[in-house]
Amino acid sequence: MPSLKEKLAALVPVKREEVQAIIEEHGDRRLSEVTVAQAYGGMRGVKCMVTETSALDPQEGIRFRGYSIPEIQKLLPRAAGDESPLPEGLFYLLLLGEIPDAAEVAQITAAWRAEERLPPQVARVLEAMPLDTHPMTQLSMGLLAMQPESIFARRYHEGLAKSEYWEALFDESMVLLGRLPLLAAHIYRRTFRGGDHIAPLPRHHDWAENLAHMLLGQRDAGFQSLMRLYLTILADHEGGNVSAHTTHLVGSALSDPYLCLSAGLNGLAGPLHGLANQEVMRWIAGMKERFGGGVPSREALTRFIWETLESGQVVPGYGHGVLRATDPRYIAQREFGSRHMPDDENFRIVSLLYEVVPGILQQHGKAKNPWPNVDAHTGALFVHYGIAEYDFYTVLFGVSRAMGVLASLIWDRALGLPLERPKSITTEWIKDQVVRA
Ligand code: CMX
Repeated sequence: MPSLKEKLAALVPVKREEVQAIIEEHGDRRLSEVTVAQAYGGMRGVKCMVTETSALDPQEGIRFRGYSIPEIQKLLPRAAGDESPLPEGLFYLLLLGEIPDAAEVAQITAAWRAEERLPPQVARVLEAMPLDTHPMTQLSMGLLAMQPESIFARRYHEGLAKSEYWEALFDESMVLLGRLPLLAAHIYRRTFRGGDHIAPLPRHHDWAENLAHMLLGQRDAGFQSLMRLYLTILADHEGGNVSAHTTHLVGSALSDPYLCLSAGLNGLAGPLHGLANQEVMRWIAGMKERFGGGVPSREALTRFIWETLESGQVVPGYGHGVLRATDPRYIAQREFGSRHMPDDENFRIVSLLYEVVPGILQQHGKAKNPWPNVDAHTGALFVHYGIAEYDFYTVLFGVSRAMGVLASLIWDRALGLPLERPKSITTEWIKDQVVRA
């Protein structure tokens, strides 16, 4: 059976030719206009970049290479006895645009697990940091500590030809994805479990199962299944979100994958993006404390939500820059919760929030999307299985997101996309050219 890299090598010239022909024949056609409000407003809706791996529809949510979340849940290979897809299969799909079979997925598991080693300086760099350093800061620093070993940086300095950049990026991404669960687990055990690290499982166990094991040391089938699902569905959300866009932008300067991913994850660590998953749980914990524990009444919950809004804060886990309906990643997590923990207290609170928050946000009248996003459900599921340290959740989001942004980075270089350099303007320019024109 040809390897993933061999299959990619066959596809790259075909796609390069296709893109070149599109640019030559249709290069001057318009994709988008940009209004003054969009220039000031975070470029919402401006179509000005190409990301091949996934596309986001405001109503339907994400499609990975054309496949919705329910479709990948059905079609991607699974571990024996589990209902969740294997994240390795999603990486294959993102790279090649095809659903893999079990053998093709096993090849990726074997390749990643063979790379399971942290260079010794990583632990030393992390040890130098106070224990209360946020886990996302540690993740970013851990990645940067590996950068001296970058395959891409070394080969670039040896004179790598432009047509071969993608190959070095592919090799590096496979190493990096093999190392990432080890780094995440190292950060978790160092920060929250007294440095009592857990050795990886033998190499025939899959990537997510091994991470689940290195985090908690137990072999809980429910937690393994959650980890497989979570790592699969958060991997990619088209190209304009902060973590994907940052990784792509930094990569356009030919920075190596460690530098790019670290930069992208620094964006994921913001409370309006991936950090919202920890904020949701902290907010729910504050609510429970306020009302003496348990599931608050609908009236108490309503009061608490209004207090949050009236004090000028956002309701974490709700709203989105693109989506205008409930996030299918939320729905997938909710369905998981309904099957595995219907009576769990936090699950019941998250369910009640789903009934109450959208109406309040609509009444409040500001948020364009009153529906829950991906981060609204995560904490309740993780707490159930014993990951009760909220600050760690975004690290797990980051492990998943790495698959999507690295797959995109490989395609950026395969297609020879250039240095990204949009034009900025000043308010003075707008006054001259628009207001007084
Ligand atoms: N609670 C309260 N107000 C909200 C809100 C929420 N959940 N979502 C949006 N708003 C407010 C905005 O703050 C903005 O207010 P101002 O006009 O005062 O600035 C107004 O509604 C319009 O915002 P929008 O166009 O609907 O939303 P944006 O595209 O600007 O922002 C997002 C999107 C996600 C940052 C925003 O909805 C938000 O802050 N949500 C809470 C944080 C969160 O859950 N983030 C995670 C998103 C998913 C992810 O990336 O991981």
